[in-house]
Amino acid sequence: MVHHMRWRDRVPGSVRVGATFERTWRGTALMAVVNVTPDSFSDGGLYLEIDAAVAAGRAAWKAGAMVVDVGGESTRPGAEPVTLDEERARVLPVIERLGEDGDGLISVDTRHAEVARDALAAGAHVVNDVTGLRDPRMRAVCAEAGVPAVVMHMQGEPVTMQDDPHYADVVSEVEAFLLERAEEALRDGVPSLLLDPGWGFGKRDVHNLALLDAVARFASHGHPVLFGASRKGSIGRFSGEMDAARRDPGSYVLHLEAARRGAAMVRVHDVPGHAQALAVQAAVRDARASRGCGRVTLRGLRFHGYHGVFEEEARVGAPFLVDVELDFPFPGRDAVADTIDYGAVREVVRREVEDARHDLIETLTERVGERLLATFALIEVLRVRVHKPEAPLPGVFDDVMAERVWRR
Ligand code: HH2
Repeated sequence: MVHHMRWRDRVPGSVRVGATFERTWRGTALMAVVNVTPDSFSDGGLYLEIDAAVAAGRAAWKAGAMVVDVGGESTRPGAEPVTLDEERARVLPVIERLGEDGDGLISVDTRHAEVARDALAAGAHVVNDVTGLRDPRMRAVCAEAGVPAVVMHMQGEPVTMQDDPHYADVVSEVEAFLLERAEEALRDGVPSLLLDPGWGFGKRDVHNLALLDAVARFASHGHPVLFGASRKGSIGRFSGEMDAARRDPGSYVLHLEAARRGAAMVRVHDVPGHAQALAVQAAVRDARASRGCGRVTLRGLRFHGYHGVFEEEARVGAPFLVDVELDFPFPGRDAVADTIDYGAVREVVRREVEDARHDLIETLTERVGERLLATFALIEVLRVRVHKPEAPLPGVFDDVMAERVWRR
């Protein structure tokens, strides 16, 4: 997928005023975190000295970051806000010095329009606003400077956001928020936007993981998607690692998953590690793509199962028919060991249909798909249909069917 960020030349009086710059890239770019704060959850206190922050930014560019994201206020759960003057004093000298270096892009991680305006004057190219450009003055600052902005989703405020996050449908709600904010910003003259679902900002882990799975859906709207889970608390909860600085391996996994689903950029602390992980992922993907996927279909696998909401269905059971379409790279050799054995596929389906019991045909479909994905690593795209031709319905009908598609 090709991604674009556009911005206008903003050097007053220059012959280049009005020119449009565009960064176009393929795959997943890196945004490096440089927090000039005493209290950021992972790098707090490391870059309080201007020299140390500038050196970290330069090293990140050298290691392959496209953007260095300079922040002067921690937004970790429970963080206390800082004054505008304090935030300015932290970020502006660092941005000025990095700006003298030329080619790399700089973003300013701030939710304050005043700080954003001064940071852009000091040389920043992008505004990263964790409050999603809700403040019209922030949109005006970005529009006037002609710079792109990150619209991030957050439920609540950093101080209390993790107290009781709740959603009826987290993916749809975050998607609607991001699209509304993006449209509003474009209307107000912001030239281009990146959308960020905001991992850990007013979300439980179940919400974070649902948003990770939905990256492809967010990316389908034409704005590049930014994803930032680097070293965050959920990695500690998943793995037991309580030291944030030791959570890079978990960060690679989440960011590779986001990249696989089309994230245009990931926001990371460890640039060299992510550059390596993404390069290896790209090599694996390219090798696969050059071989191409083929499809094997199993149609009308017939079993007797006991799924349904009625007691009668649990007792007597009914016929269930399952179709499975598997897209995967065909093997280079004529050997069953190198491919997906369709006998083994049938057995996985049989076990779920005959041995488990679910009220809903939807749940049965989900479980069959999840089992197949967990068993056969080669699958790239999977389609499962479950038919219940003798569903307890009045009148005449041919079939009741549930269908789901997964893309890895
Ligand atoms: N996360 C943090 C800060 N800014 N911006 C975007 N767009 N997306 C994020 O996920 C995001 C962000 C929090 O991480 P960090 O900067 O490492 O820590 P702290 O807020 O404690 O300074």
